[in-house]
Amino acid sequence: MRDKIVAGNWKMNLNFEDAIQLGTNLNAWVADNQPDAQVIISPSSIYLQVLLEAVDEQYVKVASQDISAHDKGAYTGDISGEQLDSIGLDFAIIGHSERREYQGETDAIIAEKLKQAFKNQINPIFCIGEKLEEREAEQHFEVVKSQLLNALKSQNIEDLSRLIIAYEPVWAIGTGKTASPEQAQEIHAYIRKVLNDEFGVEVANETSILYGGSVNAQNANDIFSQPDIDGGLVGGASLKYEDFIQIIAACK
Ligand code: G2H
Repeated sequence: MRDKIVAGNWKMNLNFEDAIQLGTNLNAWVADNQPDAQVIISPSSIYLQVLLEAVDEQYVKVASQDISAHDKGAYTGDISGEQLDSIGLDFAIIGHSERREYQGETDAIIAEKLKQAFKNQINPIFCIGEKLEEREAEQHFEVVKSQLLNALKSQNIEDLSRLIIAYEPVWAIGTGKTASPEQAQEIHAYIRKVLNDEFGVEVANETSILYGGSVNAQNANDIFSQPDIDGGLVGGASLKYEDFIQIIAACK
């Protein structure tokens, strides 16, 4: 049975004090309420280590928002998989559309980043999703398939058991627009079919596929009740404690 997961992508938000406060509040809520979903928080990298110490990993896991494509060396500003692993970090968001857009991350770079994650025992939350013009041109199936396979096939990654996929239609990110639960289910089922066709039934059945893009306390229930949606990657609403705990509770 694949895991239910609700991950909060804090992006470039929260000062130190607020980040620790939110992390510890969530930890206490999860400890008291024992939700079905695994809860993950993804703060800015400067807070990773202190948050790892502030929360109990049986309740809240911590994810980096990125990982270097390289092993080590002269890559100013990068953080390697080995370094992340060395502080006890187990999760990393990879290939988020904001990094594709603003940092020029291509499928080839993302493939290298995935390789680094797998090599360092880090579970990647691998983001894919189409832009508005691609959805309007009805190319969304092709786009997600090529993003998925360009990254996963090029590296000959043998063991995909750590893989988590986040489908995030770019037109729904931070815009207040969400894919309807039916639209999201349709493409999640398609992603699972591609996994089945390319990597076999076990990978297809065991890989958690999260939905991301303006998930909030009001729409979470409908989205998470779809059979191929195993949780969410939540941005804006994960910064608000009251909203985020409702979203976690909706993931059953
Ligand atoms: C998509 C999502 C989190 P938001 O980027 O990854 O953000 O929920 O604010 O649309």
